[in-house]
Amino acid sequence: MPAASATVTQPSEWVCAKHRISLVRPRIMGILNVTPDSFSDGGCWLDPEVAVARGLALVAEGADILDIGGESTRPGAAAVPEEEELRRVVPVMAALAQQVSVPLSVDTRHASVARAALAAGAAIVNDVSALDDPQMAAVVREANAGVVLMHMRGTPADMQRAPHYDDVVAEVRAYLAARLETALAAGISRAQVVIDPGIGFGKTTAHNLALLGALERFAELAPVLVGASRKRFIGEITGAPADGRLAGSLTVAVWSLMRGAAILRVHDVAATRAAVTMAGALCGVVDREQNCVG
Ligand code: HH2
Repeated sequence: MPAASATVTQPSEWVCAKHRISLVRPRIMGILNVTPDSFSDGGCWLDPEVAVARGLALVAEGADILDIGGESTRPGAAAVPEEEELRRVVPVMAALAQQVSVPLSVDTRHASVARAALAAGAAIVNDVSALDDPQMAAVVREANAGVVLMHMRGTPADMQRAPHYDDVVAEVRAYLAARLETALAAGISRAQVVIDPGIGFGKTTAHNLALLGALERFAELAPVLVGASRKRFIGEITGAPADGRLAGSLTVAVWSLMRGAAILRVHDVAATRAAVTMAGALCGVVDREQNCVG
């Protein structure tokens, strides 16, 4: 839930096409990467039938939203041709839209892919480039879709080459505030927008920690999504490889909720659901009105 210290009251509902997602309780976005090369699960769900089965399993584990992506944005990743991204994403989106009632999200930087995914049943555009494609804002507006505006410095291919900020929190916050204004000026409503500081996208471990320590500052602007699941900085701190970062990921998840995040984008839905439920119960004991998750 948004932090108690936020100075602006944020929408308690996220408008996503035909869906209204209540943000009074924390929401879990399950990751479905239909890619050969994602950093932690590349190649696992590339086959469309396997991908659909994985999506159904994530919903059964407690995902409130499914985020389906056909292009890895890991550091150093090359851009995927749009036809290939469409080929990976659209059939899986269409099949899941027939079989689940939770809102579906498409993780893409390309307006053509977003348009096709929305036509196939998606309700949210998760755009790590925050409307960089000149057509993207119109696609979101016309579908009345939800949109995630994420901060990234550079492109996935070059973003981890010595990222530097004088004040990472102030600079990322100013960027997201400006992108939010761009979205509003393009006719997207405030209730459609969620922002994301972009953990790991052109940031060092110190930058990621600074952002996670200041999530309340972002929650002043709009509801906040945090995507830290299995990321490299957790490995740098704990020494764990990508498949051993669950404990670190859960710790960041609970921390993020307690600092004002509304939505967690995660690979390990069942474990995150349990951690969020437990943290909520503990917060309920302390004080329901405080900056808590329950
Ligand atoms: N992280 C990744 C991809 N998309 N979207 C948002 N809004 N926030 C994030 O932090 C975020 C994101 C990277 O994680 P993953 O999808 O698991 O890996 P890959 O990009 O290699 O497919």
